[in-house]
Amino acid sequence: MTKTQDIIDLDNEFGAHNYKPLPVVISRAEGPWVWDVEGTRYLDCLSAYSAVNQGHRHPHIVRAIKEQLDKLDLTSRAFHNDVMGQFLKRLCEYAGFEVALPMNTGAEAVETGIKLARKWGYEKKGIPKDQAEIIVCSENFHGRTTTIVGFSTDPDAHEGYGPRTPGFRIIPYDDVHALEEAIGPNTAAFLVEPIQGEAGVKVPSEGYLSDVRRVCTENNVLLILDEIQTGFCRTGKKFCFMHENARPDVLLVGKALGGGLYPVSAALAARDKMEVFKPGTHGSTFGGNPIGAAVAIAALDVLENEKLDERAEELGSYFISELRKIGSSKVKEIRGKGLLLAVELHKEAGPARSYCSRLKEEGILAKDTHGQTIRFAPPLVIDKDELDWAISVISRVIGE
Ligand code: IF1
Repeated sequence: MTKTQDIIDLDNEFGAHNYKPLPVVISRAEGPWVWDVEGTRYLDCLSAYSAVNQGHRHPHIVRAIKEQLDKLDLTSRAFHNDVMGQFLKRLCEYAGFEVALPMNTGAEAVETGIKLARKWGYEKKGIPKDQAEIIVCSENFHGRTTTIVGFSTDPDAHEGYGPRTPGFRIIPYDDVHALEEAIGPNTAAFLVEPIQGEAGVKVPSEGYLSDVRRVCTENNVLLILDEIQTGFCRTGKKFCFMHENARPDVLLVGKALGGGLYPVSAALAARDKMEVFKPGTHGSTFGGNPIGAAVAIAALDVLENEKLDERAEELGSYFISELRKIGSSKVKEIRGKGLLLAVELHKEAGPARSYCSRLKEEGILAKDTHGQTIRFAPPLVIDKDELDWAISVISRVIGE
């Protein structure tokens, strides 16, 4: 029995079976690289679903968390701590918003957006009590709370977890007319991903987000963008909405805000929207805690200092153009923005997961989604030589 198999057996014996990971056990990581317990090195082309944009264990972020650990742990929001305000100021300035509400996971940021929209709908828009509606898109992925999976169209995510929370209306993605038709007097918000990640890196048509922005403004409907996966330079801009100037009313962020070290998320908005939250009406034990706040400040430093938006833009357009040269009949479509890319294979090519297994044998970790799609999203600190090596391996494995 290998070390790897022993550990996998342990996971399977004592863990719930709510995942089916590739059979690799990672025990060390640095930059874009990870090592398994046998000492084999892999290039990380998933980046924990874009949570490690800054690369694994970035020295600046590691230093920040260590320094904070020696000063202060947790206060809860019953008292102030001396780091949270600096973090929120930094985040607001980075994203161009007035105020932020700190949480921990992405799903909590989404729940915050939903609560904000409903309360705003009742108090500011005048929607009758308990009648607020939020429009969402089919094939969305916004997290795994009962409310959020209640408006998922993916059976794996929602089946068996009913009854579904009411107050959501589902329309097709990338269809601004469907949005216009779905909006009614009780519509509080439209919640949408600028690129649908879990759906298989679905990039909407050019102009979709700016059209959506215009329709929301015309109808006094809040635009809530879930940039939990697309934010923080992943798509070649600080945020994906910046490609089209489609600034949302509420911006939801998470993942890479924690630099791959710690869960940190937030909802950002203008003051006149965020003010619907009064003391005691929303919160979290850990949201805004000093460790997460210190990590987030350092995570934002790295994005700015290393110009990771520009890196993602340049390396991403190089990566996609090289992938398009593969010219294999197995490939149905290659799509993406910045360093958030996906290769969709024809059914006849076999399942994407078998290609991920082959890539793993060749030293690349990537994740399949929805049967036929492989996504590639390396840490944004990857260098050109490392990327060239990855491209040669991917071309070979897909071309086989
Ligand atoms: C898992 C997917 C990615 C997200 C967007 C909110 C959240 C996510 C746009 C919730 C989280 C993760 C969750 C992770 C797998 C992963 C994922 F395949 F499930 F859809 F990235 F593509 N909004 N996405 O992508 O954030 O509460 O998890 O912090 O294993 O469930 P969270």
